[in-house]
Amino acid sequence: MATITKVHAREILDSRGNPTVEVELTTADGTFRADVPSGASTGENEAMEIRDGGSRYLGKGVATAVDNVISTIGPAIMGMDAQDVAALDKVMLDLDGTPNKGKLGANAILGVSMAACRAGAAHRKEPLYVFLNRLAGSPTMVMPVPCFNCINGGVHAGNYLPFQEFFLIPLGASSFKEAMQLGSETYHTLKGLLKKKYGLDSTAVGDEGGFAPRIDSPEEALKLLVEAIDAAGYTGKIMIGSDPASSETYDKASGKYNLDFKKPEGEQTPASIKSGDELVSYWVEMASKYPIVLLEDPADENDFESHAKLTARLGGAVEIVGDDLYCTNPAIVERGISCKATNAMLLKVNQIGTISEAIAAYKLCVDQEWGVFVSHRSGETEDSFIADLTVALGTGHLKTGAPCRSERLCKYNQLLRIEEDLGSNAIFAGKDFRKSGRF
Ligand code: 2PG
Ligand code: MG
Repeated sequence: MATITKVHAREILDSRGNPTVEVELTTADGTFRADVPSGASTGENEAMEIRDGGSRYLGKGVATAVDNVISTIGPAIMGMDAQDVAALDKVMLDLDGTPNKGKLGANAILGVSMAACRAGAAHRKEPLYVFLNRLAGSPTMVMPVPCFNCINGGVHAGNYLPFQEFFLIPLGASSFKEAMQLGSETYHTLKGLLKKKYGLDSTAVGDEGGFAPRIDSPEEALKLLVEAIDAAGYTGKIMIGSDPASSETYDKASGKYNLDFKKPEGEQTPASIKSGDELVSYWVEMASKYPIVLLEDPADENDFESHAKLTARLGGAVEIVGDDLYCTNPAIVERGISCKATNAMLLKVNQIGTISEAIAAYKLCVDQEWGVFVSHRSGETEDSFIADLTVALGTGHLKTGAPCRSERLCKYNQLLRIEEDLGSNAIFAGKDFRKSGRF
């Protein structure tokens, strides 16, 4: 048994320079650490991330969440077996007792849940991905296609580009290692193109390491990706995708999408205001003009109807992923299933707050033959947990930013190590990236 003998936590800083929770869990096998990520374009139904408020760290401190780990969760789980992640998660859920982890904080609970997985793996003397694979019921382990967010906009960048993320998806590579090379070369080719077209200040990067050029048209971003792929020599091997994070463009008062939402009012144009149906048609047109294979949150988080219309029209060729739409919450995913809103779910561990519940949401999707797309947050740390998780669950693809900045690269680099570790047993998802849990 991996008996828990000590539970500690501290406040550290994330990639945006904001406080976040780090947990340390001690057993006879050592001390095991986990860091909690944090989003900017968060879904309304995400589990609660507790921030202190007040003036310290401009209200963003996490001292309360840290204290909840040390003073409330610690005493309750002392002496328990770290390998039994389901039991630990249940104790924390019962202690919290709220529907959204509002008492202890998802940032407190998740740190413990992740650190327990590490302690459990160490006790069994196995890599984290092997431990997580068993925890999920041993699906086939698969190396994912990395989806590189190479152009940043939305609330992740200081430009007028309304959509948040534009991905290079190297599904034609033959291994994860080769996918990294294709992605990196194309990223640097894109940098050259941006410099030539818009000047040096368009090569600065956004929160996830992608470039944040001085452009305001999403179609221009799609064109740039295609141009970079062609110039790098990877036409047909690298496809593209986007996470417009549409809830950010949605105006609740008018019920319309405003693609100029970042511009000062005087600079906004009537052509940039779209109804749900117009947005659906817009995406259908974009998918006919560009090699798009994945769209995440193409409409607002409460607009199940537009999602369903788009899935009906594009769902065969394009993976339609619900992120803010579902918040990795099995109960909300059920709603999406019943109205065929999408054909895939984004999996972010901190949206739901325990590893057990994230796995439950994953299983629900696998049963429906939906895709599952593992994701980082825009505020990240050097913790590479999700790299092991995506392999363990065989999700076939993950996104963790551009091939740039170490809080993104630590996940991709861990995947390079895992592929080497798996050796000739490594399966790379490639064109089958949508077959999550069904390899
Ligand atoms: C998203 C994420 C991660 P954030 O919308 O998918 O890329 O952004 O963490 O800000 O919610
Ligand atoms: Mg998203």
